[in-house]
Amino acid sequence: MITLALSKGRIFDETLPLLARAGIEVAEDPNTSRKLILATNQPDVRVVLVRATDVPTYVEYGGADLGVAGLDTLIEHTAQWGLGLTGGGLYRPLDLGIARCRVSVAVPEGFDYRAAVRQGSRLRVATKYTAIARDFFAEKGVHVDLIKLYGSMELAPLTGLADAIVDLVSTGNTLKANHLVEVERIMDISSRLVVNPAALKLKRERIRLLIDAMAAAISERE
Ligand code: PRT
Ligand code: MG
Repeated sequence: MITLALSKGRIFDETLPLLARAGIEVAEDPNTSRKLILATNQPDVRVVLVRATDVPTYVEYGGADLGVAGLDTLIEHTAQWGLGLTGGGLYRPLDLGIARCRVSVAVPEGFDYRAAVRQGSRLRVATKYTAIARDFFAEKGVHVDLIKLYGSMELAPLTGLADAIVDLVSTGNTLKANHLVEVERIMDISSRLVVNPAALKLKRERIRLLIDAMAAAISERE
C-alpha cells in the first residue's frame, strides 16, 4: 500500500491533475465526504487528508509514504525539527510548480518601511513564518521582534500588535482589502513532492513509477 498525504484546498485540487497523469483517480470528493482516508482507483494507493503544516510530519515519521507540501511549510518544519527523530529527513524529488505564491513583507499604507530600515529602528513583525522571517531580517541586518501567529496575520498591523507582517501573497487582494502594501518579496513558493526515505527504499519500484509519472505530467504542462 502507498499512502499519499495531501491537505484539503488548493494543494489537493492542484495535485489531482498530476495524479491523473499517473493513472491515479481519487474515488471521493473531500469537500462532500468527511472521510480522512480516501481510496483511489488503484487498490494499492490511498490518500490521507491532513493539515497543510502536518504533511511533512506525516511523511517524515512514515504515517504517509509521500506527500505534497508548500516550500514555506517545508522550510519552517525543517527549522523546527531539523532532521527529526528518525534522522532521515525528507527526500524532495520534485517541484510540482503548483499552489504558487510568494513570501513577502507587508506594512500598513502610510508606514514608511524604507525609512524605518534606514534609521535602524527595531521592527515588530508578526508572522507564522518565524524561521523565514528571522533569516531574512538577519541577512539584511534589520533588528526585529518576531511575534508568532497562527493565522490572520493581516490583522496584526491594523490593531497595533505589529509594524509589519511576513505572509504569503498570491493575487495581493487580501493585502489590499486590509490596507496593507507589499514592501519586500522574500521568496517564491511552490509545492514540492516529499517522500519518506525508508519508504522509497522499501517500495522503490512503485514510488519511482509515481514520481516519474508526476514529473512527466509537469513537463507536459510546461
Ligand atoms: O488553512 P490551514 O490553516 O489549514 O493551513 P494553510 O493555510 O497552511 O493551508 P492552505 O491550504 O491555505 O495553504 C497550503 C499551501 O498553499 C501554503 O503552504 C502555500 O504553500 C500555498 N499557497 C499558495 C497559499 C496561497 N497561495 C495563499 N494565497 N497559502 C495561503 N494563501 C493565503 C495567504 O496566507 C493569505 O492569507 O491567501 C491569502 C493571500 O492570498 P491573495 O491571493 O489575496 O494574495
Ligand atoms: Mg489557509
